[in-house]
Amino acid sequence: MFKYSATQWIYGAEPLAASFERLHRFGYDGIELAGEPEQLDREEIKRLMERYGLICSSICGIYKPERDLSSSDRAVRANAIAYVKSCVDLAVDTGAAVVIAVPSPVGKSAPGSSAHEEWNHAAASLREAGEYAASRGIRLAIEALNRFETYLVNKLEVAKKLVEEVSVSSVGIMADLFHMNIEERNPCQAIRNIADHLVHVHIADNTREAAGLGITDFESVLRTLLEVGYKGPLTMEFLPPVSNPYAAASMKAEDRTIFDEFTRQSIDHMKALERKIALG
Ligand SMILES: [Mn+2]
Repeated sequence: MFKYSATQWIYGAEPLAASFERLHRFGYDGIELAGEPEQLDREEIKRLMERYGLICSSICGIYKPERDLSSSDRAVRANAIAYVKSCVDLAVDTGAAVVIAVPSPVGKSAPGSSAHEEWNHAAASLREAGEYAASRGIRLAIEALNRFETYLVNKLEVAKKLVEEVSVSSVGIMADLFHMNIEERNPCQAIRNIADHLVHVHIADNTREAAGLGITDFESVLRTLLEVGYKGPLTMEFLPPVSNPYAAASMKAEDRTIFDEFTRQSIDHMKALERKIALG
């Protein structure tokens, strides 16, 4: 049986306690914290983990333009590397195993200088952050985002090239089934292709809504994850159908019932498929 968590930023600006309570209520094992180390109160997180019996599975790095690991501006790169290191420290403090790393920030649709130069900068930045992560016992998971969100790494195969170039054992790859639905011709084959480096998984259906509401074949995805021996958590990252992902933060209370519905729907769907596979 897989362990389940959900990434907390999808719930917007609600208090952390509300997210912990919801995940506990629907049978989750853990939570993925948003990578804002300076805004999070470590002691509060530890209290909530204990109260609701949840682990912290991972840290979801938030890659804004000033956290651009691929930037041609040395100061921006230095800031981005320091940021990833601070997420690694947050992971150590909360018991998380993985920090998500996105090589070029959300919203960067074309290189600032040349793609070749930015690729080399991203590799060097990830090497430095990866060596720090290794020294603290944490893995970095490179996330390929779809082409409408960023430009440098969109496919798992490209993430694999980057990982091979970085060549630090702490730096692996994650699979996000929503982005893959846009970028990969065959998601299961794409997972097999990077299996040796797979360290984390995000789950959402083809519309980015909860698993089971769309057409993604999660039974095949689960079979593939079992086949390649993936042992990490399955982390939900669903969103309501809105144009601005961060609009969820300002949703009215009566609209927020969708968070409960999606939180329940996605774990129930995946667990039902796990039972079906176990029964042969
Ligand atoms: Mn993701």
